[in-house]
Amino acid sequence: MMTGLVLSACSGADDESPATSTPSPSGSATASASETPSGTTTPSATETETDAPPPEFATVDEADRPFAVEEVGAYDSPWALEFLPGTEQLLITTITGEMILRDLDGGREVDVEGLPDPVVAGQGGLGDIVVGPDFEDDRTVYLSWVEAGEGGTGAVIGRATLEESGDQASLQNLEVIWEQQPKASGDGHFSHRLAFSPDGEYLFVSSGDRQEMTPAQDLGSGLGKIMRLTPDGQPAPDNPFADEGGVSAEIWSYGHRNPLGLAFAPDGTLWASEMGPQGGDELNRIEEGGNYGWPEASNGSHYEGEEIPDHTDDDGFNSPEAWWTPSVSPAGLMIYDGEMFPDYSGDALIGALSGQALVHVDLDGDQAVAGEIYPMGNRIRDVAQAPDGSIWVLEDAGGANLLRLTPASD
Ligand SMILES: [Ca+2]
Ligand SMILES: [Ca+2]
Repeated sequence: MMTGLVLSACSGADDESPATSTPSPSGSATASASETPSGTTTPSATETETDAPPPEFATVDEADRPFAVEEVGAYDSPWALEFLPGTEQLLITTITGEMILRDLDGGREVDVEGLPDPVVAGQGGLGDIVVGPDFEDDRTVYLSWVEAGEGGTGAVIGRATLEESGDQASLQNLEVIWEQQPKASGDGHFSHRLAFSPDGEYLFVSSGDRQEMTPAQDLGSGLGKIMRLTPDGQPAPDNPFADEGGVSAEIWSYGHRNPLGLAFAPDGTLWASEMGPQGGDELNRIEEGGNYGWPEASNGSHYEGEEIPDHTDDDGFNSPEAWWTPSVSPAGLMIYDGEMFPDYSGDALIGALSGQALVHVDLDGDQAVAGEIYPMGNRIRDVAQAPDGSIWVLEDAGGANLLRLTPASD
């Protein structure tokens, strides 16, 4: 049966192309103007669209937003931001391979030296940056990027020490501690988002399906998974498939497509935002050993219009806790625990690429209710909480702004 579903994934059409999210009546195939590589099956003309009616969301006008927006910086193709505990600084990565250390007030910006030389193509390049669990003592940071090797390209995680002296900053003792396996052709769906568990014991990484789809269901492949590693990049002890050894021992959950957001709630729950195909974007609550269905179940459809069975309660897959059709293209994800925005306490905020919005999801323990969509006028790549509880939003692509959100005055 699966062979019928293995249509070519349009390369990057979901998250790296300019905004195309004209909401369409559910079921119409609008995205297939792009390439159909030769040799692939022609999509069936007998499209059977059974997508469930999508949830409806409140789109909030600018005048009614609960936050004021201040532009505090501008960067070329930024990908991630990370506040540095115990300092008044943050790090910003760009997909083209730069890292900037800046003061919160923007008074000083330093290009960090000693970076790896990533493969920059399509969705690949320099990726995420997170601090290690003991950053204030050891200045250890973890970053992800794309490298080339046998079989194509793949993400890696590196660990390094952030050193700073005068007006210079650099990564020292950079070592690769993990590789996405196997490497694959193409330049999409690396995912490579990083998150430490609140206790600092485990490093989680999202490993996208590299647009090959079916490996997401293969526990012998490292693609389409979320991995749980030790801070040294080794498979964490007692992972659900540890007995299988090899890459299987890294796997925490599977059946993922392109999870570009990964964050822990204060209660220890791990959440991941995942880009669906044509529709069916997801926010998933990540459980040990969970199978999230891709590519056998999705509330969206293939770009070519062929339907994928929707998630159901009894299909054996973990269903998304919140989902979006048409696509908003969720990227960076944060769970808010500051005091500046009490209404967001414990809730998820997600940057939307094609949706050009900030998306709020009301979280209450295991429950998630997709809430407001705040149009921002630009693709949003990442979002993070500053030490003062303000929300910092990083736009995408060239000429991207870094935005600081504070409560709107009445
Ligand atoms: Ca799913
Ligand atoms: Ca579907």
